[in-house]
Amino acid sequence: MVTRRDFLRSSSATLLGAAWVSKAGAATLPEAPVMDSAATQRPHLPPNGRPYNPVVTLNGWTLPWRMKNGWKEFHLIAEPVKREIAPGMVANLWGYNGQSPGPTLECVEGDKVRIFVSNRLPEHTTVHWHGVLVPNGMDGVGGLNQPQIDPSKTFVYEFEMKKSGTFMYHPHADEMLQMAMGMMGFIVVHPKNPGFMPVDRDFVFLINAYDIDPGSYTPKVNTMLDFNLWTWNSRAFPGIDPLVARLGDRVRIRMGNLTMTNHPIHLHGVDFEVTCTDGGWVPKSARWPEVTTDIAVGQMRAIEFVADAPGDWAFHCHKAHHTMNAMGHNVPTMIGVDQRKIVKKINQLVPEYMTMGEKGMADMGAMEMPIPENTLPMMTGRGPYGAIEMGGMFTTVKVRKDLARDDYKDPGWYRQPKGSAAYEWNES
Ligand SMILES: [Cu+2]
Repeated sequence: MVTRRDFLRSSSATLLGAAWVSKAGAATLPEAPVMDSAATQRPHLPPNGRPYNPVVTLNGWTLPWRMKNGWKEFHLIAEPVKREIAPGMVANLWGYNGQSPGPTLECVEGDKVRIFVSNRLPEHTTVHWHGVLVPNGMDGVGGLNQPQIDPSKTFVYEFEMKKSGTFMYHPHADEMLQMAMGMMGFIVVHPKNPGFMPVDRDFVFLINAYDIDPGSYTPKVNTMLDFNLWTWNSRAFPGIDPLVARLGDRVRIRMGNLTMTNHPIHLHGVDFEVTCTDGGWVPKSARWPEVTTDIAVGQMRAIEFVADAPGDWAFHCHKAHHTMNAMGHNVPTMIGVDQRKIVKKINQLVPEYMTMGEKGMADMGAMEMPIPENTLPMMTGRGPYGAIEMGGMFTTVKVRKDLARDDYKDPGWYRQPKGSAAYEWNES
């Protein structure tokens, strides 16, 4: 939930940097709400300004703003945060306003926005507004478009949202480290005309990745490709909330990739179309049906579909290593290897040692293996039929009839109609 616990501290800290605050904003900084939970928050209905249908940020939230003389004012605080990646694991990350990713910024095409960025990190930072068309001096590349924002300073970004769409924000300062630490967030600019491409449910999340050794808390920031925690909005399965939809709803899911590799995102149970990229909306005549869309590094893709099939539908990255958590990547292949003799020998030294992987690795999804503290099992999660054997970038889209329009609560497991599930064949 949003708290004010840090507000006084933040305003005194940020006023130290007031030399850089423009005259319009210098008198009072907008409040900087803080989130202390990793749970999906309810959509933030706009209390003022132009009307729109708000998005739902998966395991995240939307940053409240204040209106001042026709400007929509937001206050982002760049700071170290603790983020629960999934129950049983917390990471020391950097983020904004209490969480990583930072809060989603929502506004409307034509809005004039003023974004205060206060730096509480131990090093300088900036914010780049990926995909938003801004004046050159507002583009946020440290050293190129502006001086760096030093620790304890506040900078102000001011621009008009010229087009609707889906964009991202992230530092353009010590970028490899700051993004490896979790500094990123989403920007949704709603169309001025609320009748333009309306949907019933509109979800957003960032695709990100970390390299956190089993038993440790802080990402290794120099990793180039070999990440071991594949996350959506800095959450790994089974920590990612389900995306809940009402039967018949038109659903949009906006996904931005800020990892170092591509992710073919696959949804079961429906056909979808890509309807928006970071560059803008895709006209109907240019779309084609898909069940998987590859999202390259630095890209955003919004998909849309009609939730016309009730059930619990898997929704995941199709790279099988990206639906695993840490622990599994350096395990030797043991399929077909008779481990009995070696296990006997090891058991004399380590009595609780278990053999693993002789017939495959599925045992690991079902067993409670002893693992280091603050570490997620490689594959985990339980469903109505037993172990789901997934991790990382996996969750479900849960489609139900008779949900209220604004009900996003997990409805539990789907009850399949009798006789509609795969069954064991018995010869008799
Ligand atoms: Cu992936």
